[in-house]
Amino acid sequence: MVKFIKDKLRRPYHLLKHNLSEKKTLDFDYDTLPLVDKDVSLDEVIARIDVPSDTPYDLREKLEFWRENGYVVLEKVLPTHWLDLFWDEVEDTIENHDKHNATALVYQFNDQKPTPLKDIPKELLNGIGARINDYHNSSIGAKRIMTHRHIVTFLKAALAPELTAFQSLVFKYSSQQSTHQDYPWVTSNIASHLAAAWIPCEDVHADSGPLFYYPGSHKLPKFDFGNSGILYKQGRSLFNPDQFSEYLDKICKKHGIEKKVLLIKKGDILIWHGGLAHGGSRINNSEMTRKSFVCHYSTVEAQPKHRYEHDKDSSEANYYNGVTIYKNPTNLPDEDLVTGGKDWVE
Ligand SMILES: O=C(O)CCC(=O)C(=O)O
Ligand SMILES: [Fe+2]
Repeated sequence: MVKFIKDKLRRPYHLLKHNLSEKKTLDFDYDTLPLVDKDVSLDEVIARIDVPSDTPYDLREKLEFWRENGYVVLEKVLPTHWLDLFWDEVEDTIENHDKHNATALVYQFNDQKPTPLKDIPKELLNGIGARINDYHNSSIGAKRIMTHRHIVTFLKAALAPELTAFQSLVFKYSSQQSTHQDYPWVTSNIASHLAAAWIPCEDVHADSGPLFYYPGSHKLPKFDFGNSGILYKQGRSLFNPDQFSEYLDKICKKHGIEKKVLLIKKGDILIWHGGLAHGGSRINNSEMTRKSFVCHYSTVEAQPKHRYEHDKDSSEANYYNGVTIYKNPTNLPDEDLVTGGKDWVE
């Protein structure tokens, strides 16, 4: 009985304490910020990077834009036939899902509990609301795409030379996810060491539910989840993801930031800062796919092992273009199961 009362009172008590406490502006810790987010010259940032001679964009220009806006679009950086081959693999994996232990989340089927592909009906994996987790662990081609040199050059400058590609999602349709920033969920030991690449596997159509984002929102004051600071902790945070979303829409409006919609083509990519507010638009035409591969990156300093590695200090890893990709310790048999990518040529 006493425990019941305590449990019932815990939340109102913490909420009251939170509301009475002096409000501070929360932010990432300055000392551990990626160099580009500090008050240093871009010369210093670029000096740490080897820029391949065939880089199809001006790195300095992109970094200037990144600092101001919290995202960049890199045009025509990926071989489009790789993206076709990659999507063929995804389709084949769904068709033969009974052979795959990689997991997926499907809205209103398993929701927040990642479930092996082999335990999810094929029709659901092919439908709206499905996302395949960490497909890069299963596919060599996915690893090659996520570490393509034109992506890596930019990310080395935006995060640090020692990178890890550590989480990915495959979507056939828009996620229709409300506004959010990624750092409260996609966590590492250093919250600011986070960036993501949004890689379309087809040209994006306006009615398919394009990605949307708020330019410059990475510089706005951070949401206070209450009890858990800027990170979201289930069962501990006083505020929930819906309140976070409302806060972001409101503060972006207050600062006069207009929502932008991403209509890019296969071969182009968007890279966003871990602090950029973004989401997936509503699907206007449910026949329309929006095939995409979303990859999250951090630094080896912040993410020294696989996020599911609990008992050891390190994880086995693969290295692609100098980027560390940890093997998933909970699913080693599926690592590199889909091998086609090893023969891809540009
Ligand atoms: O592609 C989308 O609709 C949103 C994806 C996203 O926000 C994420 O993976 O962090
Ligand atoms: Fe996101």
